[in-house]
Amino acid sequence: MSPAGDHSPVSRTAGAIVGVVSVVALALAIFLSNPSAPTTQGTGTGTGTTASSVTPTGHTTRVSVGVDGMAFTPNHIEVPVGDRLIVDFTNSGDQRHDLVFETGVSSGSLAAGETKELDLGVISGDVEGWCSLPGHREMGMTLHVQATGASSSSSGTSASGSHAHHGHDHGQDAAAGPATPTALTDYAATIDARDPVLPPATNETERHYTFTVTEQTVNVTSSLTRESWTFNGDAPGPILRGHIGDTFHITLVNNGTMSHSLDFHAGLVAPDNVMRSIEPGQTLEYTFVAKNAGIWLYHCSTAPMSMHIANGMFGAVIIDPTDLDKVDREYVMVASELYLGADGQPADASLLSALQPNAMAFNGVPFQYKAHPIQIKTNERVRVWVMDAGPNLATTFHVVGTQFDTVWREGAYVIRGGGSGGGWGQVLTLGAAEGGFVEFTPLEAGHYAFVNHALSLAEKGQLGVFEVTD
Ligand SMILES: [Cu+2]
Repeated sequence: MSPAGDHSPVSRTAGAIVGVVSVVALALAIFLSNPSAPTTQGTGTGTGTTASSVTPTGHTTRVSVGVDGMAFTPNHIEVPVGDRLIVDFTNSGDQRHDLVFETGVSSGSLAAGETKELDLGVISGDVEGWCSLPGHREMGMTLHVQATGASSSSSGTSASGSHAHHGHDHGQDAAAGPATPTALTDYAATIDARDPVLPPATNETERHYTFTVTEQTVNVTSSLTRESWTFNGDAPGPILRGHIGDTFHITLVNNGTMSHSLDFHAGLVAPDNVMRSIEPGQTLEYTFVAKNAGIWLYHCSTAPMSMHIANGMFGAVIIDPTDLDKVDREYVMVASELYLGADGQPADASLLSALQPNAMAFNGVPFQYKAHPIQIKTNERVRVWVMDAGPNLATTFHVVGTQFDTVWREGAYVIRGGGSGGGWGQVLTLGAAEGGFVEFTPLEAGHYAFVNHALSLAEKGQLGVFEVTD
């Protein structure tokens, strides 16, 4: 601007360029003099905890680590400071696992029986390891590497400062976060409700089904997703229905990334073979004869079962009692809990362990029958089968504005056509994995909410509406 200062800005710019070049040259010189200086840590090279203050001993400690149930064996390793540590990790468990260290060194997911050598580099301080499959760390799959003979100063430069980082940071506040009742209901209104109608059992006595396991991301609200693990793409999985004496042949296909399995409560079989976990890509034949009536839970039985069920791996098999009364409408409601974590993640293991769901569902989706009421006519007789898939909490199933003249719970009529002395019922109470049905007849047109009468759970999504018209 000022003619008098014409060349001054130019010389200032030139000076700045010289300055930048000098800094780059200096940084380059430092890099060239010490190319191994850690510019990033924990990228899988095993050098993340190699503090410059530790003098390598030139000695290597080699340790074999296996798996027993949901624990590493050993789960504690002592290594002299300055030693290089190599872990020979064998997955000797009965399902897929991995072993990851806070430095970033990781085995990757290993099938049962597979082995991987992990080079942790020169040890300068304590290092934490764990299995990163959902819920496994919380079940106890941790491995502590203790650096022995460390001076008090060297521990300060190790990665041990992140000990307290234990996965409590992903869970949403049960009373806040994006999964509010309004957000859940608004989202449910944008999708089709799962058909709650239960068709009558067909007449074949040999029943064949394929259950294909997949893992995918599904929306919970318009802005929140979760990882869902399913049988045939939906949670609950298929609702099967048959008669006493029918034979069920299920082919389980694991198209997921981790081990999965099946446990049919409807069958009387030794668990050992049919309930075993199978690898991705494998199949399993599960056959049982339905000897007894009930609404029976099925679920994935791979540990931690709470995690596999919470992510969607559950359903029901209904074997009709031989003395069912005739009704006009028949529905099924499978109650379940959601432990929503960070966007796109499976169930939050801390909330799950604490039995603190932040959303609840009938037939998999919170508030879906509030957003899409179920249509009934006055004076129609209605039967609602209810299965509490859990994985943890009880359901007290109630229909506002009605009373139940018939309640069938876990194999027997509690009340049938009214109880003795004129007694009727108001709830069907079910613990985790219990099932039954209620029958009622709405006499007047109106909107009859059905809820888990543990009302804090209804307010998280176990609430729907029967819309009754004349
Ligand atoms: Cu599973």
